[in-house]
Amino acid sequence: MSTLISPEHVEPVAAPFVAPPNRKRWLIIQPKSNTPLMVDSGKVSMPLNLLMVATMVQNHFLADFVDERIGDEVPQDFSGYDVVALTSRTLNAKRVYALADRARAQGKKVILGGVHPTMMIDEAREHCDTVVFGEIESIYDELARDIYADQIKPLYRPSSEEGWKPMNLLDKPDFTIARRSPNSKRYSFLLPMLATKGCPVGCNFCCTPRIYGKNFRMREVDRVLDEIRFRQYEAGRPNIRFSFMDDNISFRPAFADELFNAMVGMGVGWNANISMNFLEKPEVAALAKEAGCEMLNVGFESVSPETIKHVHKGSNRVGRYDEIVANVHKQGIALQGYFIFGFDTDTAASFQHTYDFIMKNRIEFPVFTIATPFPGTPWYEEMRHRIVQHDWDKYDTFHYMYEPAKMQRDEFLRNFIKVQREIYSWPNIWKRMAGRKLDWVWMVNVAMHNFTQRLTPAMLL
Ligand code: B12
Ligand code: SF4
Repeated sequence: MSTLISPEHVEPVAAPFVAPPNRKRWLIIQPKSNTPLMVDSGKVSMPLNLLMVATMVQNHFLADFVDERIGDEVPQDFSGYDVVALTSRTLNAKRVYALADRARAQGKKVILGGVHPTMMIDEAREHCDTVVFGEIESIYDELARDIYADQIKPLYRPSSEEGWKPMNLLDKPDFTIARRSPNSKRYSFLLPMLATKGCPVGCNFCCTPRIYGKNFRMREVDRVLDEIRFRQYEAGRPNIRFSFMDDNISFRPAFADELFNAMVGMGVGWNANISMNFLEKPEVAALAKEAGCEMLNVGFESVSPETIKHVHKGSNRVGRYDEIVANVHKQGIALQGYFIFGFDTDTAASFQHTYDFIMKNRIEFPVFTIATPFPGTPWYEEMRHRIVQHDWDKYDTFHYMYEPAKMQRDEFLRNFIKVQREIYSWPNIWKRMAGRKLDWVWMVNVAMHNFTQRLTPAMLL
């Protein structure tokens, strides 16, 4: 049983810039998307990225926070604000730009941040006064000063890869900002948590290495523990649950080892993205379990060694998949397994092979996506001439992007739907989940059943 601590014991990070008494006001917006993906319906996770932005901004500005995904309304009239700041991924970029254009038309300073503006600086610049590349923490002081001096620059970006601030200087995000909304009951019970940033593995379809390069940063383990204790204090009980938002918590195995060891006995439940190769050692899952792990999120991507080679995912060795799953399941930890279809090496048989693998290994929460070249990645450039989908709303990994070399469109879509319907049919849910106590992973399967049985090819075009 862990000890609950009071907020006074969590050190705030000193803010070197002192704001004038007459504070400017920000409106910080998490825009919705049009995706049919489950992740944007029902409960959604608190937007850690924007909460980090709001937490910093609160040091020097007045700030209001709106999350459209939970039903908060974005005001039509921005006259109460000096700055309107929005976050964007590719799948909501169109909505972001529409809101940004409206704010600019009303004479507001508009700031865009997040993955899409970072990867598409020139496009984003057409809709705002400034783009923040990567993360706010590394450029915040300069941005805050410039806003008060009315000298905002078109782009804020650390001058080199070494310019990213150490994660230990980061404040812990203030969740009360999100909880103030009357719609906050739509936030998932899984709290977002961050221990590391970056992942230099270098998969050619992924944005992370393009943003943070070879950089991989870790918080001090004590800081992570402090934040966990603080969340326990806020909740008034030790058994809180959270999701690590890290790209890859195990990129430095020694750090993950130290963190998991330190978490043993805290009484928390958690899930995290983790590299397959780290799980080749059975003791990793055993330690994760002791530390409270309920689910590990693993990018299997494909069960074909040829495809794994094609996407440069050096951390995956298909020949060891079965053994890795066994290591995790032996500890009673569930697996959220990501599977991507549509690479040129895929054939109609790839769906059957994936189905067989999932059923044989009883993967609890398989997620199926369509290979999506995200703008700004080298893979997007490589595929540009073949891409048939140019509407950013459809860049949610659930829309048909290009014709794979060995399959025609209709055959591909038919199989993509069929494999999901079969995996999430009632008898197969039962086969994959039998013996597991009734918990939220069961609930996810029920939701996935309802979602997958409704799928039609037209929804994916
Ligand atoms: C955790 C995670 C998730 C969580 C989301 C939790 C949440 N509520 O945000 C879950 C699992 C639900 C998820 C789902 C999906 N995800 Co995801 N996810 C991530 C991951 C690994 C980390 C994101 C994160 O929270 N990091 C921690 C925060 C604190 O860091 P940060 O995001 O860098 O935030 C900083 C900056 O972006 C900046 N910033 C952000 N916004 C703003 C705004 C302003 C004004 C300013 C100044 C600064 C600023 O400051 C922030 C604070 O440091 C990223 C990879 C990555 N590194 O971005 C992929 C990533 C964002 N996901 C991606 C994708 C594709 C998806 C899905 C479509 C996948 C799927 N099929 O399920 C869905 C879509 C969900 C949705 N509706 O957006 C892609 C997006 C690509 C793109 N170009 O849009 C990424 C980049 C991974 C990749 N493959 O490259 N994801
Ligand atoms: S291992 Fe995951 S986070 Fe790292 S580069 Fe590959 S897809 Fe991105």
